[in-house]
Amino acid sequence: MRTDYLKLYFIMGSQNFPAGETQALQVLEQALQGGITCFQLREKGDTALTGAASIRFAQKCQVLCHRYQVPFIVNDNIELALQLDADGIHVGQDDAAVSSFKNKFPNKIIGLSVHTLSELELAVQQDVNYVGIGPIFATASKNDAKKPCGVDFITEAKRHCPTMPIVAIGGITLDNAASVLAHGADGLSVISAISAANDPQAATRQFHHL
Ligand code: TZP
Ligand code: MG
Repeated sequence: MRTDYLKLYFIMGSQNFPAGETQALQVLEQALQGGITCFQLREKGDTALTGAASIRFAQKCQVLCHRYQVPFIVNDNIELALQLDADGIHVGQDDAAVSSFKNKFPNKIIGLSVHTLSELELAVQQDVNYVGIGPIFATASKNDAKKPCGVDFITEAKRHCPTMPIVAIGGITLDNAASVLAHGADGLSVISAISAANDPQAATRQFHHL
């Protein structure tokens, strides 16, 4: 995987928008125009789309991403990732083990969320393409988020496993993003900094001018 895909990694699902799917697709296109480098569809929670509607929505996201040559990654849903031939899959520690699905995704991007150095070591052993580390700061975008680990954990992780690409996540804003990168992250992953911005395209552009 090209590490520069991680530079500005936008994540969302329809649940992140008051107006749901329509707004989600508008914001995704604005984020793509602003220069996001990767996208993860994370359709989750009580109001998440299900069944055929969720597949149609995912396909629309994928078409947009490919129009801008940005990888389309699916969170957690292995069946959906396979069905859509997504560019990759991202899983957390409570999801299916990477070893259980890795052979179904040859030449695809596999990402894993890690919160400790031992989880990071396991990620290296499982040969994932990148790890997501967070929440770095407090976040309102994930109900079951762990305690924030702070930016110093990024530095520690990088020192521990220098070759594993790291994307930082959780509470990242235009105000703290430079510090996250200075602490060794290869890239920034955000939900609300783009999804809840007054002007998502402008916000996206600003991340490229930190
Ligand atoms: N995993 C750890 S924190 C988080 C996820 C999915 C939510 C990040 O959202 P925000 O709005 O960028 O803090
Ligand atoms: Mg998960």
